[in-house]
Amino acid sequence: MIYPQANSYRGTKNLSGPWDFKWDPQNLGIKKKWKKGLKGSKRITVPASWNEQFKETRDYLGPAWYQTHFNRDSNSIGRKVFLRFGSVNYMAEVWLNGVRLGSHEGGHLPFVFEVTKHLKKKNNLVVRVEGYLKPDRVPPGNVPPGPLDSFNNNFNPPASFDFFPFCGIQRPVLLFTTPNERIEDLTVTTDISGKNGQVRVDIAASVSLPSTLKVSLEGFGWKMVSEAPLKNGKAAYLLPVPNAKLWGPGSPNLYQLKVELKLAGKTIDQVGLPVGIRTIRVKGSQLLLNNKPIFLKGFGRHEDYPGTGRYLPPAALKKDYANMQWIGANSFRTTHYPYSDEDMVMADRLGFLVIDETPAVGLFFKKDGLARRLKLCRQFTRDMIARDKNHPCVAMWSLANEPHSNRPAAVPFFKNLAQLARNMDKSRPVTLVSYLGTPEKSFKFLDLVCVNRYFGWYSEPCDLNKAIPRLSKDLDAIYRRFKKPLLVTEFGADALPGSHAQPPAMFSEEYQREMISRYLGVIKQKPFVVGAHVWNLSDFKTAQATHRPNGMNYKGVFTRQRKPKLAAFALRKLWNKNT
Ligand code: GCB
Repeated sequence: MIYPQANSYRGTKNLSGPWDFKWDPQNLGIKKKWKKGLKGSKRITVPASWNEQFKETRDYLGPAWYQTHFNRDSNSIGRKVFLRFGSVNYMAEVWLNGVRLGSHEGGHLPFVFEVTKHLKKKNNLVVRVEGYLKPDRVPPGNVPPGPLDSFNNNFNPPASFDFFPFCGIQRPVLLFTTPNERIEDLTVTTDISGKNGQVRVDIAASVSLPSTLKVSLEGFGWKMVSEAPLKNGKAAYLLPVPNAKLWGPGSPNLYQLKVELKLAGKTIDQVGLPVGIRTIRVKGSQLLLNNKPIFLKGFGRHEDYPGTGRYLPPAALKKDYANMQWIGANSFRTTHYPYSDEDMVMADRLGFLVIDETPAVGLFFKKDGLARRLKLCRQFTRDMIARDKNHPCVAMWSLANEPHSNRPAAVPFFKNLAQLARNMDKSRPVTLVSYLGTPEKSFKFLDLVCVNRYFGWYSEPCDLNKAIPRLSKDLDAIYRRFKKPLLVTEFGADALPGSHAQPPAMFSEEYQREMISRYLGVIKQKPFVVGAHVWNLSDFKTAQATHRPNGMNYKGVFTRQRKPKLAAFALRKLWNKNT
């Protein structure tokens, strides 16, 4: 999937801004044909969740309707025009000028409709959104409590995961144009041999007449150009890069790839892509970046911000990266859904390694709805890889977070997804994140073992002298069992900002700081642990529950407003070489 681009052959128009908005608690909109236009609506900001924009809609999960108007640009005439939604949670149904374009299920990945033939001079775009929590959706919600299938967290709204089920149009909506005959897709994979790099570019194009492709790669005072005819709409190039400047944390070197589609010597389409030359592999108990062992220091995060909900406005996104850089982190996981395109671009540019995770959080394996959950997980895995495959920042694919995989059906489920991910991308490891540890059977056929650990919090409360030796033994046992590199993908404690205690007590900043520091002390002694991700970079909103004061998870080392807690300073001392 090529991200919309603006150049002499392609154009984009961002439809962000104030839209019309109307909620529909009685579900009348379809019958009353709101697709033709909304009357009596409010104004809402797009992108942003609806839940924090109005007091009436905090816990409302839909349905609700959106509308905007836009003019057709004259330069789109004679070209194909598409609408791209970055993310709508959870169900979206879309009409343009009263004509139904289609629908989409799933909250955190883009979807596109071609609109060329429906466009008028003035256009009316209407979107119906609904985000109910249901057991056969992904992530599942409203899951009946049961020892094998869910934690009985008793959240309101009834999420079966620990973050607020924000709804709405939560990422930018783009209108974009391409030529009719065009480059459809690019797949870039890179390799290293000694001092040299190798960039493989696979191109798919839709053209009716014999045409050629011109490919150029340049950077750091070096350039190469190659031209060859397209065969059946496909072409592959192997571009050797002498003395390659490799990509990695601390050295986010990017080359620039340009692909031109030519007909009778004339360029008819062009796309560009930044390329980071790097390899990522698992070898024995190590994770190798560019053939050297790497330790992942970083965080789980959330796309969560006051007022905008599940949309990180550009300045907030920038601030998250500034905070991670200040601490000396080199990586994060897209807990618990793929993050925005803008986030991935920033990780490429600033040199962060990303564990890219699907929205499969809190899966359960009771028969009811299982086939549907698998179908959705396949769709989301496929769409995530299609969207993110060309980002050098993506270090591995994570198929799920904390599945309740104690039922036998979990094994074929994850075998199926792992196979799909490997068929699509042979260049990256595949993993999933578990709370189970040694009993997690799927680790046998995955490349790395990722576990979340809360000894000293959910068990051994406030007793680090018991929790820390337990962590140490547990990590050893997991390694003995699977003999694969291990990542501790979550650990941490809630700290209410400004709450202090001596001796450290739960919910104080001192306890959070001590717990995180002592975890890192244990992890340092285990050569098979290849990464530690603190839970979480920033405090974030959850549904209401007795264990979530203010409907908040306070495990951030920064507040929801991105102010540091004591743990942030401690981490900076441990991780940032410049302190
Ligand atoms: C976990 C989950 C994460 C929660 C966290 C917690 O294991 O993966 O989504 O927010 O624990 O704070 O309980």
